[in-house]
Amino acid sequence: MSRIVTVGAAQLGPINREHSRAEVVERLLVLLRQAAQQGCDLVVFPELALTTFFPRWFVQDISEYDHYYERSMPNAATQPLFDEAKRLGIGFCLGYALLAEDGKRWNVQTLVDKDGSIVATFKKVHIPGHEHHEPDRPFQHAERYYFEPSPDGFGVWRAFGGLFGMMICNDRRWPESYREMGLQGVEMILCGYNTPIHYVPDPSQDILQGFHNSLVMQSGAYQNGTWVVGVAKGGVEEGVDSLGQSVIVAPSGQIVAQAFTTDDELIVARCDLDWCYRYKNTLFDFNRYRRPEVYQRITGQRGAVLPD
Ligand code: CDT
Repeated sequence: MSRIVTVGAAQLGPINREHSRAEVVERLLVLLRQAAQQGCDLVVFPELALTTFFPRWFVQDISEYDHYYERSMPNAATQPLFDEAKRLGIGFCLGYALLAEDGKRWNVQTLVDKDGSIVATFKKVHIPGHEHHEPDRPFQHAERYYFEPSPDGFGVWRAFGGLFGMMICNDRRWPESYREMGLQGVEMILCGYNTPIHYVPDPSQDILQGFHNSLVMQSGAYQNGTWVVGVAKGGVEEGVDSLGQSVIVAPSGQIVAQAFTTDDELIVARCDLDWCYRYKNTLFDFNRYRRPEVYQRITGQRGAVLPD
């Protein structure tokens, strides 16, 4: 038995502030066409794939940065991507900033089916960084100023003949993200990211960025018996070096494809969704082996409570 989804992880190199949406969409189209040539059913683009990673700068008046947010999806700038994907019969997942009609600001990923219809739009749950300007930093990571944390949590949707979930960047570091989707039977998780190499609060972690990136996605895949597709916007963007190393991880926890540049680069894997059941039906047979009755702290408290 096999259910193959051929997936492309379309890593992007830097997008600078002067790059227009039209220029970026042209780059996405190049990767989309490569993916179609390589037989992909689905191509995954990174977090904030239409703009530079603008939370590295702080503006007192947030509306000055409204131009970094989309008001709707698709829109005039991204319609060529939707049209070409539908013509090629290929689905895609796109990360971008959304300014909703009610004024709320979200960091989102939209999953689009092969016929051009929207499967779902996922909002980032774990918003890292800081809320206020921190002038002593070499660059800001003010995501908590620019985005609200999703109240919706992690959904799983039927698409591409399987069960698909999404998460965005920092979400991949939290085991709860994978487990929430694992408990809905997820078979493939799609995750875009922008990860600066320099972690200002603790630079001893800088050299470990690549290790931590694969560590969390490999363990999340294995412990939930799911494929995980992690896609970077990497390279030196506006002077800030960001991790590449986009990966496609099997339910065994093994990396089956990895980007070797920090630029626009497509990696592809033929993913058998039925391989998930080697793990879901054995070692990680949740129904048989999980003990939710003794996991109450996981949803009952936020921070650690130390013993007396
Ligand atoms: N985009 C994003 O979530 N980046 C964070 C950076 C670390 S927190 C400053 C990440 O988890 O990769």
